[in-house]
Amino acid sequence: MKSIQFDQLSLASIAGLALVSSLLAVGCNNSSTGNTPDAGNSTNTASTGAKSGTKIAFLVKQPEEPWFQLEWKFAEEAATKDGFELIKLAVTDSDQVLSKIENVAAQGAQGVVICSPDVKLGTAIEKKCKDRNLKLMSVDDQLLGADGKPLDIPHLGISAKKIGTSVGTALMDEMAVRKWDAKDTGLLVITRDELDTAKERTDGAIEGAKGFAADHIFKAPQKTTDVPGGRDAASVVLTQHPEIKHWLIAGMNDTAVMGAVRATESRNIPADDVVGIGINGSEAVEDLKKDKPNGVFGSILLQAKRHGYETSDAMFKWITANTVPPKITYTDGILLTRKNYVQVLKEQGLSK
Ligand code: FCA
Repeated sequence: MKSIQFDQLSLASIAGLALVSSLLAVGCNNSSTGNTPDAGNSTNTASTGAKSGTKIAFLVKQPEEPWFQLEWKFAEEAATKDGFELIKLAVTDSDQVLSKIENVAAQGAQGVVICSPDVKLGTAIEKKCKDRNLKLMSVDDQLLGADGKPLDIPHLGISAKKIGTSVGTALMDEMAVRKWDAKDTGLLVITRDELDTAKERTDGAIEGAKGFAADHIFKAPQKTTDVPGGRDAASVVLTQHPEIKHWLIAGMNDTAVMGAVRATESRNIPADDVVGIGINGSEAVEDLKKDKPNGVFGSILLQAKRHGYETSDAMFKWITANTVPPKITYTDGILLTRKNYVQVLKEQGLSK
C-alpha cells in the first residue's frame, strides 16, 4: 500500500498539484497527486512495499512546485522497482533542515537525497548525516561548504550555463522571427544570484543573447523564487522602462518567467510583444496549453525522471551494494513550445 501526506503545504500548493497532474505519466497512482495535504507537522512517508528494509529520504525545498512533485513521483518509481521505502519530506524552511534529517534518521533511513532551501547549510547537513550514519546526495541545488565551494558529495543537477544559454539563443531566434527592432526591445532577466545554479542559468541566458545591446538588458532580482517573486521583480523594471515596446524574458525557472509575464499582463502589454522562455517545463506547460497564446512562449523541459529516479536509485545501490554514485551528473533540457509540447511530452513519457 502506498500512502503519502505532504508536509506543510499551503492552499497554493494544492493548485500546484492540480497543475502537475496533467504532466504525470501513465501508471502513476494517486499517491502523489490526489491527496489533500496534511495540515499538521508530521513526518510523511510514502511507503512502497519495501522488501529490502532500505529507507531513503527525499527532501525538497519547494514541494508546491510541480517540478519537485515530479521528482518525488519518479523517486517513487525507483522505490517500487528497487523495493525500498521512500520518505518524502518538505523542507521549506532552512531552520527545519537539520531536525528533519534527525527525524528521518530516527525512522531508520540510511540515505538522504536533498534539494535544500539553503545551500549554505551544506557543512551542517553533511555533519548531521555523518553523525547519524546517513549517506548524502544533493539534487538540483549543489550544497556548499564553509569555504563557499561545493561539498565533496555526489550531486545531480542541470547543466545550468548551457541550458541558460539555450534560453538566450531561443529568445534571439524568436525576436528575429518577429522582426522586432532592437531599439525598442528589452531583455528582462529575473535573477537569483545567491543560488549558483540560478546565476549560471541567467548568466547563460545573457550570454546566449549574443549581440543584444547591453543597455537594453535589465536584471531584476527576485526576493522569492515563485510566481509572485518573479512578478514583483519584473514590475519594478517595467515601471522604469515604459519606452521599451517588446520584451524578451528569461529567469532561473518557469515560475520566475511566468511571474514576469503576469507583470506584463497587468500592465496591459500585449501578449504579442512578450516572449518569455522558462526552465523546468513542468509549470510553463500549463500556459502553453491555454487556447489563447500569452507571453509564455516556451520553456526548457528538464529531465525530472533522471533527477528523481536516478538519484534515489543511485542512493539505493550505494546503501545496498556500496556502489558510490558519480560525483557529478549534469542533465540536459529540450525546448518546449506551443508547437511541439504535445509531441515532446509524449516522447519524454510525460503525457497521459
Ligand atoms: C532549482 C529550481 C527548480 C528546478 C531545479 C532543477 O532547484 O529551484 O525550479 O529548476 O533547480
